[in-house]
Parts: sequence; structure tokens; C-alpha cells
Amino acid sequence: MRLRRYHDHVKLIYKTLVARNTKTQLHTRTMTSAATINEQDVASFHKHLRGSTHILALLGAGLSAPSGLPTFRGAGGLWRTHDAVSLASPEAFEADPGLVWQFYNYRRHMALNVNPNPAHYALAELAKRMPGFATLSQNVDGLSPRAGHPPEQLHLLHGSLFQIKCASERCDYVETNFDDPFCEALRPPEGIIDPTANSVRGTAPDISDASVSLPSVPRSALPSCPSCKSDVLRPGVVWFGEPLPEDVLGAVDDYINSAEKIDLIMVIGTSSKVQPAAGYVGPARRKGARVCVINMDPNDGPSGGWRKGDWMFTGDAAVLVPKLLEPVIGSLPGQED
Ligand code: BV8
Ligand code: ZN
Repeated sequence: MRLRRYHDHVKLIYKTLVARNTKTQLHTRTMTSAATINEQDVASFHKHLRGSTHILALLGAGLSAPSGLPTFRGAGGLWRTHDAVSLASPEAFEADPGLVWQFYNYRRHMALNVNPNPAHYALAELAKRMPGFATLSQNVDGLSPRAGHPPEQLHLLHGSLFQIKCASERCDYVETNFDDPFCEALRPPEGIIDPTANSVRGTAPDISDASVSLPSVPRSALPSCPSCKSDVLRPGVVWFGEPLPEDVLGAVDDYINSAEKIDLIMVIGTSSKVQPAAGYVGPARRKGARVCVINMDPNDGPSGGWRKGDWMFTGDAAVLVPKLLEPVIGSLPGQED
């Protein structure tokens, strides 16, 4: 029952997100940096890709950075005076659910006001053309679904900003929700800068900046669960210290255990610091996979370290992923040379 409800919700998220996105065409990236890549490495990678049937991709916040979303590391790691990781915990929600909701309401608003980038589309295209391809995403921003990534080949390891559930562990209420703001109590006060408005993007401080005053939101002002009515609603994401969704873990294990061999795992835009997500490189290697890391920072290697035959492509995922997958997906619309 719970599993079917979960899948119904995921499907609903997809339909809504894809519908939302067909409106806006692929648009030029906001941030690109010429990637200094070695053409020989690209050639050897392309040769291996052409011979591959079973591929995994492990995604992190760096994949969505070119769309304009902050990562967890660096500047994005701090929301007001709070370290994002500390806000993403049951303890923080217990202590101040209003503050944690302001944090997630802000991230929902940001995610709803940016678009997938060519890397999201390239991975979605690979999934459509290669049944043996599956994506393990740590991202909760909904951009892979909006890029039309087939849901059965996309495993959201850490949930989604657009899934809402009851905060009580005894209640299995879940809903799909794109309201922005999530509720009236979270509507930014008048005169507060909207960080997604083109006119101000990145120019004026917004509520993620502690210098902008933000009224506190009492627990009583937060929507309560329409099912058990005994607790408030919370974001449907996996917080630190919480287990990953059983059905998602099950689906990923099924993929790995049923694959006779795995040819390749692409580790894209992640610092590989969070477990168990980063650790999937291990079982993939044990199934024969070669590892390809795509990251802006050459120091952010795969969990478990480098092995002979691994590829490291340093640069912007939005530039590199379409280029590296070209032999299978061709060039994306608007990317033709
Ligand atoms: C659990 C959802 C157990 C919420 C997230 C083993 C060892 C040590 C610690 C642990 C361990 N096992 C478990 C732990 C504890 C913990 C953990 O891993 N802690 C870390 C900090 C050490 N793990 C957990 O708590 C997990 N749960 O273990 O439960 C359990 C079992 C049974 C019963 C009870 C409990 C749950 C972890 C999930 C937490 N939720 N997100 C939210 O989003 O708010 S994690 C969140 O942070 C993201 O989802 C992601 O996973 C992580 C951020 O990492 P990245 O995505 O990699 O982003 P980051 O900013 O770090 O890096 C960006 C990268 O992109 C950089 O490399 C940068 O160079 C690159 N980049 C930037 N721009 C570009 C680019 N690359 C290419 N192109 C660009 N343009
Ligand atoms: Zn409930």
C-alpha cells in the first residue's frame, strides 16, 4: 500500500513537473566555463561508452549549479547563519519547525524558478535510449524529472522538495505539492527581495542573507496533517540521521544485483561526502564498472579513491555531460555545432 502510494506520488510529481517544463525550451546556461579536457581521454571514454549496456550515474548538487541553484558546499552551504546540513535534520525540525520550513520554502521557490540544464537533458536522453541506464540522484530539486528523465530509471535517494509528508512516524500521509509559498505563514514579508527575479538575481540580499530580517514562524502557523491531524507536515526529504526510503534502496539493490555486469558509473557534480549515496561506487566497481568523475573541482574524487582506468573530467557538468554522452544521445536540440 505505502509503496504503491509512493509510486503514485512520484508519477504525479513527474507529470506535473514535465508539464511545467514543456512550456520553457532548453535555454542557454547561466554559468559555463570552458572545460579543459583531454581529447584522448574523451576518445577512450567514448569507445567504452559505445560498448556499454549497463551504466549508473550518481548525481550531486553540482549538476544543478549551472541552473542557478546553490550547492551545499561553499556559499550555498550557509543559509542565513545556519549551516544547511544542520538545518537538514530531525533535531532542527523538532527545535524550530518554522525556521526549517523557511529554509525549505526558500529552496522550493528557487527550484521552481530555475530550469534544468543540458546535463539534466542529456541524462534523460540516455535513459530513453539505454534501458540498462539508471540514475541515483542525491538532488531534491525536481530538475531531473522536469527534464523528462524516465521515472523508472531515476532513483531519488534523498526524496524531493515537492513531496510533503506527515512529521509523525506513525502516519504515512504523503502528498505532492508545488504551492509557492507552501503556506501563508511562509510568504516572505512585503518588500523582501525575490532572489529569482531576474532584475535582482544575486544583486540584493534575500532571505538567505542573515542581514534581511525574517519573522519567526510558530509551529501553530504550520499546516497540520490532514490525515492524523496530530502533527504538522514536513518536507518529504531524507534528513541526516534518517534512513533512505526502503523502496528506493530496494530498487537500487535490485538493479545492482540483477545486472550481470555494470560497465560504467558516472559520478557527476558531487563531493562524495554523504553516505550511503557516495558508497554506491563500491558495488558498481565489484560488478566491473569503470568510474568516470565529472566535477568542477579535480580534488573531489570518487568514494573509496581512484583506480587505474578511471576518468576525471574537470569542468562544468552542463558542458561536459552532453559532450561525453554524444556518441549515444547525439547532440541535444540547441547544442548542434
Ligand atoms: C543514514 C536531503 C542511517 C535533504 C541530504 C558513514 C560514514 C560517515 C557518516 C555516515 C556514514 N553513514 C551515515 C553517515 C551519516 C550521514 C553522512 O553521510 N554524513 C556525512 C556529512 C559525513 N548520512 C546520513 O545521515 C544518511 N542517513 O545514514 O541513516 C540510518 C539507518 C537506519 C536507521 C536510522 C538511520 C542520510 C543522508 C542524506 C541527508 N540528506 N539531502 C536536503 O537536501 O536538505 S544530503 C545532501 O547533502 C544532498 O542530498 C547531498 O547528498 C549532500 C550534498 O552533497 P553534494 O550533492 O555532493 O553537494 P556538495 O555541495 O557537497 O558538492 C557539490 C559538488 O559539485 C562539489 O564537488 C563541486 O566541486 C561540484 N560542482 C559545483 N559546480 C559544478 C560542480 N561539478 C560540475 N559542474 C558544476 N557546474
Ligand atoms: Zn499524519
